[in-house]
Amino acid sequence: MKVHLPMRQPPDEPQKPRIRPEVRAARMTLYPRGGESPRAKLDRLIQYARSHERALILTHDNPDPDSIAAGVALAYLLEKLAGVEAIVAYGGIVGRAENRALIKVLKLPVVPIARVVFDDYDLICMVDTQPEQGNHSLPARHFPDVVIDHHPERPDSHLAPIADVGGPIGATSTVLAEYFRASGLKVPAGLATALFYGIKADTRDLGRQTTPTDVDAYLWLFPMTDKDALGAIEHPLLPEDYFRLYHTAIERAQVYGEVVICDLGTIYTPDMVAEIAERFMYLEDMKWSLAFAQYEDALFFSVRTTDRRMNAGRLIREVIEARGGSAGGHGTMAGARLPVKGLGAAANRKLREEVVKDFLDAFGVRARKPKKLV
Ligand SMILES: [Mn+2]
Repeated sequence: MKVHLPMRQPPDEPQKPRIRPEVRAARMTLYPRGGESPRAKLDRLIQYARSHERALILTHDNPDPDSIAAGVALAYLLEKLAGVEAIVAYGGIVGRAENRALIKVLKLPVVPIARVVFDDYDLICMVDTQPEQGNHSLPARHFPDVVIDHHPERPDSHLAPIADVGGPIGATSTVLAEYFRASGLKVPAGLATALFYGIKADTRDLGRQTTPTDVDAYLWLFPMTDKDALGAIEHPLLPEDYFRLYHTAIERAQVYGEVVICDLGTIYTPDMVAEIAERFMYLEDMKWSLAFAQYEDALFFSVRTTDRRMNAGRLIREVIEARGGSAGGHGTMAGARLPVKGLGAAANRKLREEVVKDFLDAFGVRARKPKKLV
């Protein structure tokens, strides 16, 4: 069993990874996005992985299709090219019907993190998120060896020996598709389908946050996909809860000028918050959409905007991190989580009101008297 960098630290110390200066120096120059060919990046990844035995690949919590597909693809590459046994694990739950169908229809090998014993693995990888992002379940005493993510680069990510992070690429699945292409390996139909759907979902059919590289990967994968499986994933059967939630959402949506805000109360799965925020962006004349709900001990927020001058990721971080939550995202879409454990009903209500006020300020809305959508 190899010892990871950084070394374990007692829990009462600040949880900042420590690292040897010479290792840090060697890492500083790694992988500026676009600065190195996929082939060179893949070679470096495989070279590094070869001296390891068992890999744990973590998605972000409540993983979306991009995260799941990227994780499974990375596991395949590590096994085939580096001879490393790999598993993919996620924190939270997979709730959205499409995401459940993705795993079920393609029989993707992903497991809940509760089943994982971290010390059994000597190679820890993270996909579609980064150590500082706060939306994953890697215990603070561990630090990943490999980080692959298309979200804006966080400084600590480069403390990982292998880091391929940063925008503006539209999906982590695109990065993995590029690795696959560089490897010359045949992409199994199930993996091609997962990666294709990962890109499609994250870029909303190549219509959002999309680069030529995403389009290229999408077109390259399409002929290899399983079309029946794709149909079953994109048009899944939906639970009654889904329709109940939409009923609640439409009933509770409040319109403040060019902003629509929806407090969903408690929700059956946190990943539906993003879907609702996205859906309300279809309302005519809206510039901003915010949806939020409580799931277990936290409030989950999701923001969408059509205003290209604004940065949803930065905005949500300013609002939520100020209150002790964690947040991430990019220009037009972002999400956050705010723990509310132990908060009484009245305090919870007050917090929701205050957060809505903070968001309205951040959106730059003067209107304080909302109009109900229906
Ligand atoms: Mn993604």
